[in-house]
Amino acid sequence: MTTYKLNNQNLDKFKDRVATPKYNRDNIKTGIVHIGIGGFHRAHEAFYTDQLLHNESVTDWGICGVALLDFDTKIYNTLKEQDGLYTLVVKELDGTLSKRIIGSIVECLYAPENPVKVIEKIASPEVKIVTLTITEGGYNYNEATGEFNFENPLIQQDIKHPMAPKTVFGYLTQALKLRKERGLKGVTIQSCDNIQGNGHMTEKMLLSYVKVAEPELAVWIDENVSFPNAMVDRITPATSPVDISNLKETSGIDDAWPVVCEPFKQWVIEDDFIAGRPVWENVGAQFVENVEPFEKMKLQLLNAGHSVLGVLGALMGYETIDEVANNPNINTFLRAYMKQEVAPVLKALEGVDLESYEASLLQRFGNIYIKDQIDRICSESSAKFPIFILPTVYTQLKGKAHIEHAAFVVAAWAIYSRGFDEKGKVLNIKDALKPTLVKEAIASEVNPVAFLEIESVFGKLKDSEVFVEAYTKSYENIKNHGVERCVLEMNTNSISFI
Ligand code: CS2
Repeated sequence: MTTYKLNNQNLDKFKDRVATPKYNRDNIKTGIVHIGIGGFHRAHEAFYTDQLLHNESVTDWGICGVALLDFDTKIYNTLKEQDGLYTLVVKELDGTLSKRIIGSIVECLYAPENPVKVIEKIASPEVKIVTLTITEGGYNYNEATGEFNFENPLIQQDIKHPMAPKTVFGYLTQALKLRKERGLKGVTIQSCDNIQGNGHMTEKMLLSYVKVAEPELAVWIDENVSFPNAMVDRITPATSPVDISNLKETSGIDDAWPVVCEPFKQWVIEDDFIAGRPVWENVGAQFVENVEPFEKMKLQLLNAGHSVLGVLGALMGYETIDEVANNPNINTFLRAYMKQEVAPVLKALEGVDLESYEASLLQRFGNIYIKDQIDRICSESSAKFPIFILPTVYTQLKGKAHIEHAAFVVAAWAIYSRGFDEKGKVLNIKDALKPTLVKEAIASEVNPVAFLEIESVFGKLKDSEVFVEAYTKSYENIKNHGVERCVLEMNTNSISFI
């Protein structure tokens, strides 16, 4: 089979090999600007939108992908060379691969190269929605104060140099200011990140910034911009070199950066789009009045489950999530965590079936074909724990205080942050707070509570005697006996064996 480079010109050559866009991409206008064109966006929103564009009457909802950060050069160059095209490879439960070329990203911009162009794009009249995948840490929220972090030097820089911003807040503010000055309509700003109340968070953080940077704009934003909350879901591991070469060998597609993902996908959105929206419900998204139950279920079970498996798995020397999820002792531990600690907290949620959700999660985690990297899951844990794990703990501490499994995982994270697994292999910690994590992890060897003193992550958790006791006991146990032996003990209900 001849191999061709993936681009517009060669698109026809692939149509008998994999699914390809059947719509005329030249007719598609940009209605959405998306900031953060990583794997998740391309497996999720861009996929849904591609499906929608197959309906001939939909021509207004093409995506302009914006690469915001300096290190996004590679994805920007790749998409530019490939005319925005890429292959989405769905790894089915039986191991077969379903491949389709996605065409919904019709434009790409690289913000560091031309910031004004990005600002103008967001301010252009045809754009109705700005979507974001800027990661949990990207919202610039300080867990200790509950407020926007003005100490971030990039934020200070954006205030001083408004037309050459570095952060999403700087870009959005200047673009909205132009819309206001030009008498244009407002837009919807839609977060697609894993944050409880992600729309509320986006609104709160943006307005905090605006009130300092461009105070006169705040009222206009209040009246002209909407911020729907949404739950997003699709496990999307980092693309490996093997994924790239497989695609070349099996389908003759020379794609520098395909995306691989699981078959499952979910998108539950609050219907609050001030300037109109695509009919994403026609391609499987759900529009609901209140997304909170769905968000809580997903963050506190799926994302938290990931962090549990990630941190324990990393210490045990595993490399992928399926390996650790299929370890029977860890699997039992995770199920106990979900049943005893998370489910009671989520019990009152309306409209969600927790039992079947938990069962489907265990199957998804255990999927041996996905090979989701533990490294990916453990990265930026300092932004993830406060959103995924700690809300359950806080609620538990107000009631029956079943926090043993969560305390165990936090203790494992403290030990993980020393930088070695249980066999002494160096761990690749990727975290904006790495220096602090490592410092406190080392201090914890003498006084385990030192790790809990990182206030921007743990708030006042160190003041909870119940938590500190369970955490300290777990810390000593893991150090003395290793994760697996402790887990085995906990699974058989005899945890306290320091
Ligand atoms: C993961 C998520 O980053 C993480 O820790 O839990 O990326 C997860 O895979 C997605 O939210 C799945 O929808």
